[in-house]
Amino acid sequence: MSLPHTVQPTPDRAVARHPAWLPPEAFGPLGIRSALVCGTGPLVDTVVEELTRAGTRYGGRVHRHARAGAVELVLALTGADPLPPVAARLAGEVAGTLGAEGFLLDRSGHVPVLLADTPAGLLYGLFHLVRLGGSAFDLHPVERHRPALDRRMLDHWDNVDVHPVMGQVERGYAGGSIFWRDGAARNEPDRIREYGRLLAACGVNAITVNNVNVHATEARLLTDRLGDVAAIADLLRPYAVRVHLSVTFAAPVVLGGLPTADPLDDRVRAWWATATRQVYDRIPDFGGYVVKADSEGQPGPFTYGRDHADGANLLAGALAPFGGVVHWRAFVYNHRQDWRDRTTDRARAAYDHFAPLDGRFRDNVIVQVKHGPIDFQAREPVSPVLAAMPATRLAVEVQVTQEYTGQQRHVCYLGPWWSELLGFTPWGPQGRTVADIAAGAGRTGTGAGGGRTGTGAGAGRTDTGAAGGRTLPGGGLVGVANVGADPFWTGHPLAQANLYAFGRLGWDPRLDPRAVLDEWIGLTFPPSTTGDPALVRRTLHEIMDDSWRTYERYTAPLGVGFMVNPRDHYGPGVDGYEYSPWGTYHFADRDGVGVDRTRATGTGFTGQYPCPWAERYESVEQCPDELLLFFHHVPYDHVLRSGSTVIQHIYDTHFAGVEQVKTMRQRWQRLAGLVDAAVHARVSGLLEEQLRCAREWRDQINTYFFRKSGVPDTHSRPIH
Ligand code: GCW
Repeated sequence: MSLPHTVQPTPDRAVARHPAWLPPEAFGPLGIRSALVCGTGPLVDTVVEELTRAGTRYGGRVHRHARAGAVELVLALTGADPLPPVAARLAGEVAGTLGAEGFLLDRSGHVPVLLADTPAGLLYGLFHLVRLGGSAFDLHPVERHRPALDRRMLDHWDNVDVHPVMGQVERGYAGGSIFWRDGAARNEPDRIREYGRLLAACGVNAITVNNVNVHATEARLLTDRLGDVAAIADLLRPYAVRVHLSVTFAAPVVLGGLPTADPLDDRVRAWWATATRQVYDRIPDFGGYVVKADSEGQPGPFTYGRDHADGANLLAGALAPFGGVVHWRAFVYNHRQDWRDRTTDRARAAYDHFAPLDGRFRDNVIVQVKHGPIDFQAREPVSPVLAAMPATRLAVEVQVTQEYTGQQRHVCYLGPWWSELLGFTPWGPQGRTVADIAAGAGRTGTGAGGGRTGTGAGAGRTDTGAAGGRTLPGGGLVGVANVGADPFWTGHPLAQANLYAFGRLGWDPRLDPRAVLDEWIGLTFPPSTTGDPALVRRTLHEIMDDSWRTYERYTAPLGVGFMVNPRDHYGPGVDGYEYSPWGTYHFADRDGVGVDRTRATGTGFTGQYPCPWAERYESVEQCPDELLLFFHHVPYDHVLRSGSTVIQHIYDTHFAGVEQVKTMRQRWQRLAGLVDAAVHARVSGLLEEQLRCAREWRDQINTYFFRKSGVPDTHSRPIH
């Protein structure tokens, strides 16, 4: 679908691709040194290739023999033999302790030594050195690194065929797909390889190559079009990125010609077993399946009177012999709701469907939970499902693609948001965080297919994570990808920072999102390529650090969500969904606005949270301002914790948001001539659109609420 101001697909090869966070200059400090690499295997070859490429440009050399003589940097597998004396003793001490993807950097001697137990660890270590730049060679105590989350995955919502409504990429804002074009594989191996490099350099280790809405052509990627998937897997393997496939639950019917896809039917089980074996014959390190079932029209187990544990366990059973996993999405709700029906609350749906199934999923099922209870809105509470399934592997799903956060036409750096999400403590300040849940810390399994059922909704429910059973690994962090065939990869050049931050926060959720942005700036705008490095760095921080909150200020207020235009989800459409079947309402009338989700008088959704959040959200006085209208219907003169009234807050934030976008635009103009001209021009054009759109939001929202409430702005600013 072509939207005004959308980044139109750029003709292939017409424009060189932007190097994103791996410009050659970022390798300068490594490239001038002679390095020794010890170890063998394809990923070690990748490390050698990267260093060789840098050395070719900057004059360094790469040696493969431990007795190479004087070298200035050593990267070695702990098990390599022989090792140079400078690495051998330490390698002996730490071998086997560094983890599947971890590494150690010893900068206490005259030569930095990077050690890893595995080739993947060595690759991640290399990119750590790139991030350190020249300081990689400074004296420093030994550091050890390993990812907090084992699974850091991007889901591409890419279609193979151009979909008549959704286009090549569903909710894609960066041109076409990097994998597919007009029904065929795009056949641009260089682009996919470069993508793999970028992913490895920020820590992403898994992707799906097709949309979770699986249409007819895409269904066949599992069978007769498997070769296309294998080709992508071959290109990404050198960067330690495992490929997954979105599959349709109806595959035994639509591909296998069976009369049923009933998960308890033996023919269906046999069909999945055979199909899955064939996948592994072709792609031995295949990651697994992603499934959107009984959701927005996708087929699922409900058709056969089965539940989602039955459905997920079916696929898990087929994948288990090969070590694969199934990511089973918890995004299940009634999208044909009657807006007149005030008893149905979409926010409740995921918990109502999934919490009772806790303990019934096989160990290689990952239940993939959207971060909030509704749908990737710029402000939602954390999904209560994340605290409700202690015996299930859970992944947290966020949207890197900016469907509801400006569609890569607005600057909106999402790192601070994800950092808040990952640090959220569902059981109160002393308890585990969302990142801990995604990491699996404290989880226990009760065994495949065990008959235990959960307790359903229960305010004040305490966590049972410590009780018995085996420790389950976590499900990790999943992001809907924001990359396309656009030469800047992400349409808006500054949206690259979101992809980078996604990977880095998946690796270490405790990183300060500003520090992550700082890394990204340093790599993407290396000092040697900018006119005034300090000004560039400062200006980008000023523009981006708080840009998510700026976006929130000029869009839907106080967590109420869904005031976007239907279908394309861009720009203000205050009542766009108010009388629709989608379950996303704000209930504004002349007296007030917001959704009553309390136990006392509303839908009871607050009861899905454990203490202390059930109580905090239930109470109109204690509920955080930014979520007030998600949980409560209040009069316009309700006084917020901030001291302002709801109506005055709406006016103030909308006026302020637009002023902040004007300031962003001015600041960006300072960088003319100081950064790459193409980047400058693209961002300048998009900032004009952001300002236009922010004004539209401001004026529609303010006018709407003024007309509803009749309450004037205390500062008499123009409202229409
Ligand atoms: O946010 C909604 C999108 C749909 C998407 C769905 C989902 C892939 O508007 O386009 O479908 O979420 O997450 O499945």
